[in-house]
Amino acid sequence: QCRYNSTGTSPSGNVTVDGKSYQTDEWHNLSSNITASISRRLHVQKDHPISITRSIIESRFPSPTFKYHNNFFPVVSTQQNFDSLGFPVDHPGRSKTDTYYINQETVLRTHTSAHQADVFRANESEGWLISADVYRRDAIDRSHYPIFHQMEGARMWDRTKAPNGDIAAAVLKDIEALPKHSMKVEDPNPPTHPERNPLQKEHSLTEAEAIAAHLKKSLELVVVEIFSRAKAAAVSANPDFVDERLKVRWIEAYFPFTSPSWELEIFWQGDWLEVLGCGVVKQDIMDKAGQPQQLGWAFGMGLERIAMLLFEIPDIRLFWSKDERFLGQFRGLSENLDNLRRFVPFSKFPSCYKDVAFWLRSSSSSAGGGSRANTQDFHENDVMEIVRDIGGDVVEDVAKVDEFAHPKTGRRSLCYRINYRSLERTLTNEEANGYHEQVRKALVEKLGVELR
Ligand code: FA5
Ligand code: MG
Repeated sequence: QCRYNSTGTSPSGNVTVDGKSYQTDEWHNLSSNITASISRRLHVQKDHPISITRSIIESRFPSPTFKYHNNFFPVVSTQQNFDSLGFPVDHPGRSKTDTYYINQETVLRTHTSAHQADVFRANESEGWLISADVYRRDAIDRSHYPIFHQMEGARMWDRTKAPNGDIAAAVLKDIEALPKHSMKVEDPNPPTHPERNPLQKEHSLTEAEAIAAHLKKSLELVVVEIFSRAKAAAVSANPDFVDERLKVRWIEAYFPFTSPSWELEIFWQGDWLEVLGCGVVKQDIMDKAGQPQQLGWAFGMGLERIAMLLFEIPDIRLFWSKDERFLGQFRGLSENLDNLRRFVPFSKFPSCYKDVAFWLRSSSSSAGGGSRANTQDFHENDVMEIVRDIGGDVVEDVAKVDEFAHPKTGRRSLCYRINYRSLERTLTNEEANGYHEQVRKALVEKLGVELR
C-alpha cells in the first residue's frame, strides 16, 4: 500500500535544509521550490527592499534597549512553534494543510513567535527584535506567498527593578520619553474587555493599560516613520502627488500567547490591510521562561506588507525576483534611507487564464488512499501547493470559480482558474499549456481526483 502526501515526496528518508540533514517521516510535506528558497534570506540582503524595511523599523527600536536577532535558523520543533506558545493540540494551524513539516516533531517556523520563549529565557536585554523568513501553506494571490518575512518585537519591565515595584509608573515614564505624533488613529475599544480581551489575573488594570499604551504608541510611531518616508519617496517621483488621508485603526484580536491582544490595520488602495498582531505577553510564558518578574508586550508584523506600502510594490512575487529591473531600483538605498525612491513597475505581461475542473473521490472509496483527496478531507492548499510546485512564480493567482455537489451521488466537483503570468516576460500559449497539462496530471496522481 502506498501513502501519498501532497507533494509526492517519499515519506521516509532524509532532507537537507541549508546544510543540515533531517530524518523525514509520513508527516513530511516540503516541496523542492520551498527547500530551494530557504537560503535566500532576503531580510539580510543588502539593498533588498525587505532588508531596507527591516532597517527602518529597527531604527524606531534603538540598541542597546533592543537587541536585534536576524540569523535564527528556520527549522524549529513543534514545541517551539506551537506548544511553548500555548497552542491547543487541535489548533488548525498545526495541520499538515497549513504548515510545512519536515517530520512529525519538526517544522519550518510559521511565525517568528517560535523564538519568543528562547529569547525570553536568555534574558539578555530589556527588549529585542527578531527578523526572519516564515513559511505557510496558503492561497496564491498578489499578497500571499508561501514564504514571507516577519519581525517580532518585545519590551519587558522587571518588577524587582522598578522603583517601589511600581511597573505602571516605570512604563508611563518610558511613554513620556517617546516622540509625539499627530497621526489620527481609530481605537474604539476599551484596553481590556472581560470576554473579548481579558486582563490577566497576574496584572493590575493600571499595569496592563500602561503596557498597552506603550505598545500602541511604539507601533504607531513605526507607521508614522514608514509613511513619512513613503510620502517623501512618492513626492520625489511625482511633485503633484496628493496624499490620500492615511487611515489607521486598532482592532481587538486573539492570540494564545498574549492578552489583551490587538491587530493594526491600515486603509490602503481601497481596503483595510492587516499589518501586525500584538498584545500583553501572557505571564505563563514568562514563568516558563524562568522570568516571572518580567512584564511586557510583544508584536509580530509582516515585512512584505510594510515594504509594499513603503515602496508601492504591487505583487509579492517581486520580492523573489532576481531581475535587474527589480533589484536595480533599490541599489544604494541602504546608505540613503532618507532619500528613498518609489518602485516603478515594469510593464505588465499578458495574463493567460486556464481552468481545471475535477471530481473529488467519494468518501467511501478512500480506504487505503492515505491523504488522497476525497470529498471529506480535501483541502484547497493541496491544490495551491501542486500549482506552485509546477508553475513556481509564473502563477499570479489561483481562484476557485465553481463548486457543486452531484444531486444523487453527493460527489463534489470543483473548478479552479489559474492565471499564468510571468512578471518578467511574455509566456507563449504553448508554455502555459505545458504547465497546465502538468498541473492536470499531478492533480490526478497526487490527489486522486477525476478530471472533467
Ligand atoms: C502571527 O503570526 C503572530 N505570531 C503575531 C504576534 C506576535 C501576535 C507576537 C502577538 C504577539 P498573524 O498570523 O496574524 O500573527 O501574522 C502576523 C502578520 O504577518 C500579519 O498581520 C501580516 O502582516 C503578516 N502575514 C500573515 N500571513 C501572511 C502572508 N501569507 N503573506 C504575507 N504576510 C502575511
Ligand atoms: Mg492575523
